[in-house]
Amino acid sequence: MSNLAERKARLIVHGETPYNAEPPLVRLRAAYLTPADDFYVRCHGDLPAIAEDEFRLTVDGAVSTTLKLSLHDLRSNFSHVVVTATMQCAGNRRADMRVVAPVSGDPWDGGAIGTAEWTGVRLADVLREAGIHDGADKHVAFESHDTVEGHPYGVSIPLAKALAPETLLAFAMNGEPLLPEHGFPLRAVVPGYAGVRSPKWLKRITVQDRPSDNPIQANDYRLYPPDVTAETADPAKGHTINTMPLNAVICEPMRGAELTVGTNRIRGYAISGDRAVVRVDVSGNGGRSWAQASLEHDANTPFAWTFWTIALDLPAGEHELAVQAWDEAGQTQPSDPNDTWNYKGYLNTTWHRVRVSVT
Ligand SMILES: Nc1nc2c(c(=O)[nH]1)N[C@H]1C(S)=C(S)[C@@H](COP(=O)(O)O)O[C@H]1N2
Ligand SMILES: [Mo]
Repeated sequence: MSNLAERKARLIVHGETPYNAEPPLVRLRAAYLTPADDFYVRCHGDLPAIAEDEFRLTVDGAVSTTLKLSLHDLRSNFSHVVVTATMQCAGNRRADMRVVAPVSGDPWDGGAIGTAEWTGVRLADVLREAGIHDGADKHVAFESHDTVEGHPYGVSIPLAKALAPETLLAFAMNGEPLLPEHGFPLRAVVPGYAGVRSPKWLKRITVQDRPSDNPIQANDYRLYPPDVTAETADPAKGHTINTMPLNAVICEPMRGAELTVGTNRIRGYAISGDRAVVRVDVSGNGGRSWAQASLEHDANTPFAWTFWTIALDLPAGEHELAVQAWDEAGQTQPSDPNDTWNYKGYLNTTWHRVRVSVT
């Protein structure tokens, strides 16, 4: 197995502390299941080192029995499930929002996303073992071992999503124990939601009446209109980003590629948090005309990305490739980053555009 330094060398590193990195897009498109070595890493604080035999998960709050579970307890007392799911940062494609105005945060290209086969136990099974108290508007709060600006990392999800069959406490990724940077020994995987709601290095799960008051949940990862600035942002008025929107990215060729006149293969991914991607259109002329790509779809993976391919005939010259996906509700993506710009640079879903020159 590789070590962290070797894995870092494979990625485009946006920051060392906290460690943030993404793979080049061509490598991301090479395999439907992203190898752990090529999987983007998003950290808010330190990288905690946790010894497997000292690990305990506490489950408490509005439950009948407080649980303290070792990794062995989790593995042996609950059924194992495998879910293929895409993890995606709410800041994926943020870099392209900078054409409008500066945004805060790391300048992610389209690689803050990856798909894995996650193995673990259902969060629902663990919560039922603890016995959830009745009550409608409940939330499941998570606390982790890493520290972010003096607080432990913490977020929450609505109880309904916590009880959904796809929501896991995962101990393995693509059949191997989690790597340290992906949350060893245990993380949540909340398919369809922004990556921020899938805490790594889990420590505590609390059932409660309100969302987590941790700053990450209470202040960060909110979507604001374009006129809101860092100075005027009021988290109470921001929309909490949970379910991820429809998006699509051209992975191949990459920006600035030099292509040859004739048929060229264009490939990429499309994704939607809770709807099926039904169509992907690709343009060779900046969106004036479109052709339909073929989808490589696996019907058994509703929470994972769709890979697409198209062969385009490109004449000599400078061209702007563009992509837009369509979902089962007939929704598609905005064309212009001005339409969705926000100072945090979240949820950039505008047409992904790639300039190439053809000779
Ligand atoms: N404990 C903890 N969990 C975390 C984070 C973190 O910084 N600390 N980052 C979150 C964010 S914003 C994302 S996008 C995903 C990234 O998961 P990955 O690094 O395994 O790709 O982890 C989430 N879980
Ligand atoms: Mo993220």
